Amino acid sequence: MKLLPVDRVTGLTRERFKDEYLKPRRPVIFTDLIDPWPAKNKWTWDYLIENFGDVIVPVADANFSKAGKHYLSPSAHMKFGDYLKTIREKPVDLRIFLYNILKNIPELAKDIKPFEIMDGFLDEYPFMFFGGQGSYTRIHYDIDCSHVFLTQFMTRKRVLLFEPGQAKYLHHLPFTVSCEIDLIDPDEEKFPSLQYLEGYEAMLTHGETLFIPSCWWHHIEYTDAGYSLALRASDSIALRARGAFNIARTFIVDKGMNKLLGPRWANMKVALARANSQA
Ligand SMILES: O=C(O)CCC(=O)C(=O)O
Ligand SMILES: [Fe+2]
Repeated sequence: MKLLPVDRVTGLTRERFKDEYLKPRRPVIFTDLIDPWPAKNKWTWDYLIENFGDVIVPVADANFSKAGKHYLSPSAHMKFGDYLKTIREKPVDLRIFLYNILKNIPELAKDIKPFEIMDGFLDEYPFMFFGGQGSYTRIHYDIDCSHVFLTQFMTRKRVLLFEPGQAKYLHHLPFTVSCEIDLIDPDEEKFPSLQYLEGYEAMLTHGETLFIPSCWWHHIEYTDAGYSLALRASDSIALRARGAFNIARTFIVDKGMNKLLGPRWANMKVALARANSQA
């Protein structure tokens, strides 16, 4: 596996972003995109715990993406304050995934402002992600095919990124947006195709925003316990159509077959991924 660093830029204009990153589909880290947001200095652990600690949140563990009964569903509910105290205190594999703050804690949405770096932001979907130290989000690409602007708060987060064409080296599981290979343990002996895998690596810190181009694969490690906010943008009808198709395919085919066949469906996808992989 070969990893290049992601560019880190300050003061990027709309025009330069469009020419150098959006159009050619290249990731970039903005150091200052959220400088105008109250959230940048306001959303500390203590602020969230003190003001929204009683909100009940859906929490997921490692079973989130395993085949079977709990596939793609949260494993428990708990108080937001208790959750934040738990992950701040010790390394723990507990995540809050795709948490829509606009819907669940509308007061937080007031602390963020629309980005003007490109058009097409989907304002109704400000998603937050929380995780304990050592937890990670398995490699996937975002099912709706929008571009993602992932802003990190408080601590560090390591992100690996791969363009869509790298799917063959990752053992992409058909009918899904995920892969057989888990990059938390990139074992080249077991998966020789990893020798050819080429991508990018970023270590995000507080207040930085990573641009993940549409349909790019991403693997995310919580180097420290922390949280991020993902804002999404979809700037063309073609992108939206592809996203809608993907969503229908996953929820109808993949969820349906998983219900019907359970582990047998998971095994079939792995067999197809291996057959398609170019090792
Ligand atoms: O930060 C995470 O854990 C996942 C983020 C992600 O996958 C996304 O924003 O699309
Ligand atoms: Fe994602």
